[in-house]
Amino acid sequence: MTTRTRFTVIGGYLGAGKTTLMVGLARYLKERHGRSVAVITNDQGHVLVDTEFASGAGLDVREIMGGCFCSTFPEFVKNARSIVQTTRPDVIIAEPIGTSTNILSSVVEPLRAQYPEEFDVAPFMVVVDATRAARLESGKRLIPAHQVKEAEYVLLSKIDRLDAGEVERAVQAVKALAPDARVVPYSSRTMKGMDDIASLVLSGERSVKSRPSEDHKRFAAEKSAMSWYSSTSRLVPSGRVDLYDLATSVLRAAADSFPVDDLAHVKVMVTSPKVGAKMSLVADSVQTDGVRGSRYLTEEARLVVNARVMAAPQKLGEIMRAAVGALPAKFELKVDEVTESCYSPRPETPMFFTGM
Ligand SMILES: Nc1nc2c(ncn2[C@@H]2O[C@H](COP(=O)(O)OP(=O)(O)OP(=O)(O)O)[C@@H](O)[C@H]2O)c(=O)[nH]1
Ligand SMILES: [Mg+2]
Repeated sequence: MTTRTRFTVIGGYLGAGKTTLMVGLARYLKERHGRSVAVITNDQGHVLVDTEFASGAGLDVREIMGGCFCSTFPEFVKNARSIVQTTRPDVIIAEPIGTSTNILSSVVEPLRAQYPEEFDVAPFMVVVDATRAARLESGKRLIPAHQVKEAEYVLLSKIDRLDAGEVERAVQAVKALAPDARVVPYSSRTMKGMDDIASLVLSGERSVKSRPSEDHKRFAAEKSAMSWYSSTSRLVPSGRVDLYDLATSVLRAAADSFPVDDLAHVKVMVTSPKVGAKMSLVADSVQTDGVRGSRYLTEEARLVVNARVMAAPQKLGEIMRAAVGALPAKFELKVDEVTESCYSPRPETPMFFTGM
């Protein structure tokens, strides 16, 4: 007899906190409940900081590149099956691209309808950055508001940065858009609320919500305004390099070049056998997401940069390329073996479309 694998899709906008939650939740479920988690990442570009971060945390990770789960559904299911066959985790968590739309109708619903023998699909969870929840009401951006409307649970992240009144206002902003969704405030930093999320993932509660797809054309302008830059480079230090200063220098180049509201998410990761550091810029907020080993780099390392910015690809490419290219002038190191991709993705073609 085959046992079904618990399957959780965690959506939400760029920079909301999905990957941090997946990795934190995986650790929490292992330490507190003895359960194992594998993850599926999904993004544009040829190399993903998220994948490296999750595999660096010891998780079995599969990545689906270059298109949303909705347009690569068979590959998505193939990856999930391959995870089941290789590591047999208790839970699989999938993170769709931050600009994904119609995930409930194009991914969660088909998964629960077509593979009921294999996957026990948890309610669709959408992470919302509580520090930015007020913006949901402005109606300026369609995608984040649409994602919230699809949610069965809204996981309100980063509450460590807010007081109780601000958290309550964020909850109300979410409820105004999705009165049927349950809201779970939490922090990946303090772990407040993490037990509620872990209990939900481990519960027998199933995804049941149905919502017709919204016309993809509605979101086309917002998606095509965004560009994805990814690069990898080899760093060869000739002295001692401060990893914080290095990562900050790349993030600052982006912050100085684009309006705050256009900076969806810029990630910088440096890894070597001895050290690892990851930093993120979301709008005007810079955060360090974990350091392994020393703050200083003295040996050869790999630099990965992922930037998602509302800008033309050519401009984003020029600025990020210059930011990496400027490193040898600022630090005692050489940069070589650069690989790069930068583009604005073409519109998605979902396989399952329950039109509206
Ligand atoms: N203070 C605080 N920061 C958080 C929390 N959750 C995530 N972050 C930070 O928010 C930034 C973005 O987090 P990610 O987990 O990479 O966001 P994401 O949703 O996966 O972003 P994309 O992959 O670009 O869609 C990182 O700097 C995280 O450290 C939280 O609960 N509290
Ligand atoms: Mg992520």
